[in-house]
Amino acid sequence: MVTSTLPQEKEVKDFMPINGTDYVELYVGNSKQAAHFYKTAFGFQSFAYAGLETGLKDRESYVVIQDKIRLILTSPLRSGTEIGKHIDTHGDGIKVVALWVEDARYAYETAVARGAKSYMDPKVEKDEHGQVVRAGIYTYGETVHIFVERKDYNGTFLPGFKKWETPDYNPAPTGLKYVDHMVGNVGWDRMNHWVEFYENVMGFKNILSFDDEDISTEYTALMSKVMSNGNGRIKFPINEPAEGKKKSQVEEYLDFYEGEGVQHVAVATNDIIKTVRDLRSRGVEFLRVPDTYYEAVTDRVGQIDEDIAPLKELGILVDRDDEGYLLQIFTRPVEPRPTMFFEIIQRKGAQSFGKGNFKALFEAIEREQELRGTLH
Ligand code: TYF
Ligand code: FE
Repeated sequence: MVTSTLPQEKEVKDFMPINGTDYVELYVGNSKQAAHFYKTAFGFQSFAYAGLETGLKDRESYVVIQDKIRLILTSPLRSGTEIGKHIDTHGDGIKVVALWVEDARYAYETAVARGAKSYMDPKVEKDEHGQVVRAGIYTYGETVHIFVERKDYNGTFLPGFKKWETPDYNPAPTGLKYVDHMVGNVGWDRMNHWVEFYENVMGFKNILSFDDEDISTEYTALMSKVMSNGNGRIKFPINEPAEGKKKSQVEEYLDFYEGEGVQHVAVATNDIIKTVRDLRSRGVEFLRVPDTYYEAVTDRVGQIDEDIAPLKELGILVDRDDEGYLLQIFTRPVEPRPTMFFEIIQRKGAQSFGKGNFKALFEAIEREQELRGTLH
C-alpha cells in the first residue's frame, strides 16, 4: 500500500491542532448552588471538587459532567479575589473556554508568538494519576482560553480535584452530548478584530458570515461571523451589535455584562424533543416564537422526520441548508442579568446555524427585551 505524501497533495498544516472543548469554567456567586442547578435543571452529574477539603484557601469549584460536556462552577472563599471582582463586574458568567490539545506548551507559545496576550504561563500539575500541562491566553473581554494537555493523565478530572460523589442525589441526564458552538459578543466594530485574532493567532477560518441585512428585524440588528478550527470541532461565532431603531440584543448584553463575553453555549442532543420536554419539566425556561411560525414551517424546510405538533408544543425551531436540517431552541438567560443563555441543537446533516430562524428568534428576544424595559 502506498500512502501518498506528495507535498502538493498535503493540506496546509494546521498550526494549532485542537481535539475539542475540554471544559467550560463559570465564575459564580455560589458554586455549590450553581452545581445543584446544573444537576437538577440540566441533568449534569456530580464529578469533581476542589476547595477547602483539598487544601485550597481562596476558592471552591464543583465540576459537573454530562457526556462530553464538563462545567466547572467556581466561587471565591473570601473578598478581594480576581474571581470576586469578575463576578462583581460581570455577574455569573463564563471565564474559561478550555481547549483540549496534545501539547499545551506548544499551543501557548505559538499563540503568544502570534500576538496573544498571556493569561497563565505553562504549568505542570501532578498527582498519583500522572500529570496535566495547562497554559492560558486572553480572548475577548476578560474571557480566556486555557490549553489543556492530558495525554499523560488518567485521573478523574485534573490534579488538585477529588472525586465528587452524591449518592443520595443524582437526577438523570437530559441527553446533552457535547458543546456544538460557543458564541462571543464583542463591542461595536470589534467583530473583525476578533475574527483576525482567531485567524492569525489560533489558525481558525471564517466559515460563515451574516451581515445586518441577514440579521435584522424591524427594530434591531447584529452582525456575526463564524470561526472554526481546522478539524471543525471548535466553532466560535462572533457577534457585534449593529445600528437599528432600537437596542440590539448584543448591546443589551454588553451593557449588562459590562464588557465582551460568551453569549451562548450551544449543546447538542440526539433527541431534541425528549431533551426539551425533560428540561422544561425541570424548570428550564425557553424563548417562544408565535404559533404562526409553525404554519409556514413545512413550506420552508420541506419534509422532516419529526411531527410538527411536538415541535410546536415545545417551541422548537427548524431550519434547512444544502446538507440537511437542524432543530434548535434557546433558553432564557440563566442568571439575573440578561447575559448568558443556552441553545439546545440537534443537527440532522445541516452544519449551519439556523439563519432561517433568525427573524423569528430575534423578534422573540425583542419581546423579552420589551418585558425587561431594555428595548429602547
Ligand atoms: O449561534 C448562532 O449563530 C445561532 C443564532 O444573538 C444566534 O444560534 C445568533 C445570534 C444570537 C442568538 C442566536
Ligand atoms: Fe447558536
